[in-house]
Amino acid sequence: MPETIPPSTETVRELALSSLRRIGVVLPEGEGLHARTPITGETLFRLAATTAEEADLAVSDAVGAFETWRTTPAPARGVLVRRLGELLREHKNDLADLVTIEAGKIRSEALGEIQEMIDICEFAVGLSRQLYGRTIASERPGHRLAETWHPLGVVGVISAFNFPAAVWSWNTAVALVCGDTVVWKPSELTPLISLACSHLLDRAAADTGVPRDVHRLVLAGRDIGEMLVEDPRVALVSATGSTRMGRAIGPKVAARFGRTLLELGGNNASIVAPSADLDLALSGIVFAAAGTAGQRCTTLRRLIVHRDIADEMVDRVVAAYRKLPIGDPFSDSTLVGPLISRVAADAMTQALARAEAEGGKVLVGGDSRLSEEAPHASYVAPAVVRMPEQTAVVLEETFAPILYVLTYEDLDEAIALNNAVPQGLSSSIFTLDQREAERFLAADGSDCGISNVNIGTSGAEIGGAFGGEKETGGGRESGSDSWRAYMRRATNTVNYSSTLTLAQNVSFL
Ligand code: UN1
Repeated sequence: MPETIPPSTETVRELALSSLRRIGVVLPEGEGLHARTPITGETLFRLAATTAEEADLAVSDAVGAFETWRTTPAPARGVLVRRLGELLREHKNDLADLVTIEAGKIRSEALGEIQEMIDICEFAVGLSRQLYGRTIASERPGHRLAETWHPLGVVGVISAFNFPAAVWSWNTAVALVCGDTVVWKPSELTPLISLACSHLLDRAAADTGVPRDVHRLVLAGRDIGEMLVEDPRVALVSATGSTRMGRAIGPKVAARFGRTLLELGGNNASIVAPSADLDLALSGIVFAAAGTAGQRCTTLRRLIVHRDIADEMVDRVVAAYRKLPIGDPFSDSTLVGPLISRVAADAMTQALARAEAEGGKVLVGGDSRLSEEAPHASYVAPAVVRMPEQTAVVLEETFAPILYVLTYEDLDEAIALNNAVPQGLSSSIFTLDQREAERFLAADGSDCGISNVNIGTSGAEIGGAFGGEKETGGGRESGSDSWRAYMRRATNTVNYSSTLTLAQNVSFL
């Protein structure tokens, strides 16, 4: 696999400073947080972390802002989000640079992440005129039965390093038009892009005459995230991260009867049927499995391929992997950037060792790269591992580029393998046989929140609802009618007759 040499920490620091300057961010100097770059694995800046008192104040400010925001007409709330979208467009390149610097994404994917933010802003602006409730036929004469949707309150957004900006925007753009206010706790690994997004929203608020406190950023560690989880003033906790994190958050919020929207681990599979267009399958598989260095929650982790075409398909995937350029995410030729940390690289090494112990054979990749040029960074070659069956290690999500290959004989078996993991985020089938495609999408087909035909598992558009079942947490964010999670429903029965009629023919008095 060819390599591109990453830039020095000094060069990355300069790039970050010029992007931040153009966006207008003033870094909060102080202690408590390190802004690092996985490109070299080194610290760029030391920043002040939000204290517990400041975080508490951020929640009270957001509670205060909710008082007026909830009665601001939704289309007027949309004006704020429209301005945010304009600012994101204006600063697209600088924001993408910060995503590359902090998450290690290659340029095209970093730009794609900012595009995803612009798209959700446009969606949310349209939505601000479409928060529809139903009118229901009443069984009583002279009565009107209808639903209205009202804002919920403060939404606590807890986001992960791998989509440090887009996942915030899915939640924030939608929550704001729904009339909620937001307190955002991003990953500690991505403070710079978080400061940039928050700054642009502050600017959008100033430009549109909206109180700044409709959104507050808290830059801190897990303890502050826990405060949001425990705080009864936070009506909805929308959290993206590991299943382990979700398992800790869910019961705590439930115990105070708060709401959660959980977007947790995935263990996504693609089935490749004998009729598949193998060229198309190859591109879909390599992007989904090796793209973003395997660090999307939608990353393809399991390839379930029909045994008649398995050798050919696997040979082609392995050949494509051998050509993947690894290294500097700023270089146009690179396709695989760094892993976020040493911890991620160690997890990959351990998973590969376990896979071998469980009978797997590593066909390509798994070795670390550029360790002389960037000794503190973690560049790894994406791996393909042929497994004899779906063993214990395959059932776990390792947040690194490992693609396990399994084979099947009939489609029922392939679907059973797809569904036999604890997670349920994304899935796909490559087939030109309509019966197979429909069977995969049917009620007894894939059990995932996202099921695709003839594309990979990752790279969803914002217009659909995003999320998954089982240990993925059940939440839906982004498009479609996901907005309902950010609002509360009131059922209204209005009697405009002069008689009090009881439902169900009950008579009284
Ligand atoms: C994530 O990895 O948390 O579908 C989100 C995708 C992107 C979003 C991924 N649109 O891959």
